[in-house]
Amino acid sequence: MTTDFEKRLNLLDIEHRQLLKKPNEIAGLGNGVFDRYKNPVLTAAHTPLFWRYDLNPETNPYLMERFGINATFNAGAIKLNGKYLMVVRVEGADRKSFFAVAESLDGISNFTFWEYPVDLPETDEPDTNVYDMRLTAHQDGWIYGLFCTERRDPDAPAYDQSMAVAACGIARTKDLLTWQRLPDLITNSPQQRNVVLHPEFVDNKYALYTRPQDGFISAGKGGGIGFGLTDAMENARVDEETIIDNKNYHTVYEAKNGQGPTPIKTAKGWLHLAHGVRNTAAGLRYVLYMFMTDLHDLTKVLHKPGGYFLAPEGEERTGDVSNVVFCNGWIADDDGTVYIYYASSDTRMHVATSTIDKLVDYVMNTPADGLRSASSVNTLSRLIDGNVCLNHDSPD
Ligand code: M1P
Repeated sequence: MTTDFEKRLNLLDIEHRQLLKKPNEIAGLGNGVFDRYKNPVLTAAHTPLFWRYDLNPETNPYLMERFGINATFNAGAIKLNGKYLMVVRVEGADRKSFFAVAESLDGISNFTFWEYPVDLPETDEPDTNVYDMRLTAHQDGWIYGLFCTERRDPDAPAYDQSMAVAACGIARTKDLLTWQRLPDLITNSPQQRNVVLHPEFVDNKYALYTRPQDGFISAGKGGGIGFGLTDAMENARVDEETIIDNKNYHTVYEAKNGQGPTPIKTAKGWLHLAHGVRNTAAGLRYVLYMFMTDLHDLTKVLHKPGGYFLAPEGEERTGDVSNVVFCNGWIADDDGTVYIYYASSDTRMHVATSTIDKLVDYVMNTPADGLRSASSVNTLSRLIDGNVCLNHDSPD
């Protein structure tokens, strides 16, 4: 006779397998720059049943969840040995994040978690929470994972249990299985998040994109994307941060911004994906935007389209922290396809696809932000002028 335990386990197993096997396809015509997909690529429900349940009927007769998973989001990404891999920020029901690797053969569907989460070594100062890893396959042969390590602010009064200090943690690996932890990055900024390692040496040094910030949430005097050099990653220290892309009044990045994944090298320049934040009556709104920097001077922004590249749409708009899209992982494939792994509302992971050629065209030929309404009207009118001359007939 089948027990209730076995019946429930069987149903859970069928549901989980169906979710993991679900195909994915492009959603709609899109905007020509990138394609969205119908289904998220990872949700909390994708995590293995053997993470969430004690599967022993003796110790868990009701087959209850023993380890709740709240969200799977903000993943770093890399292609290794022919597989598309994400190092995902998995958040438990207890609000602690950790990293876990999920793999797919085609980059858009059937992402499956590896058996165990990442066993991340710690420094002498234990991390309270770790999140948002950026993966960089560096010229030196290592794959670096730079992430945010968060600890309670030592100066916080007892009544305030939310004050935290964010710093950049550094680990490196060759296979995403075993990781070597290095000391946290030292900079002059009180808080650091969104730190990303550039893949090539610059003047024989390691180059880092930073995000200096005064407070844990508020950027204060900081908030732009900084750039700095360090002699070594074993004791990384950036003494001087040059802001290469600042926050700006009445734009989609007026409150703060931050570098997304490792930039992609193209013949025209380095392609950057970043997030911009503005404050609204409904809270902070996070969107993605792009820019391109010079191949020979990484601090020089050559092109920056106005406005956002990708903003939350439909179900992406709701979640634990609604109205947020965030990206810290993309993969440029050998055939020129770019897989953009973005999270929505601090809850789930999606993919959007484009190509290097399309992204370069988008970045170089989309008008820049004129920073005033009159300038927008002027830009739009020039576009209309050109189209009116073409005399296109609408199809019946
Ligand atoms: O909740 C939205 C995001 O907020 C922070 O990002 P940033 O410092 O760039 O504003 C991070 O906690 C990030 O993980 C989160 O998605």
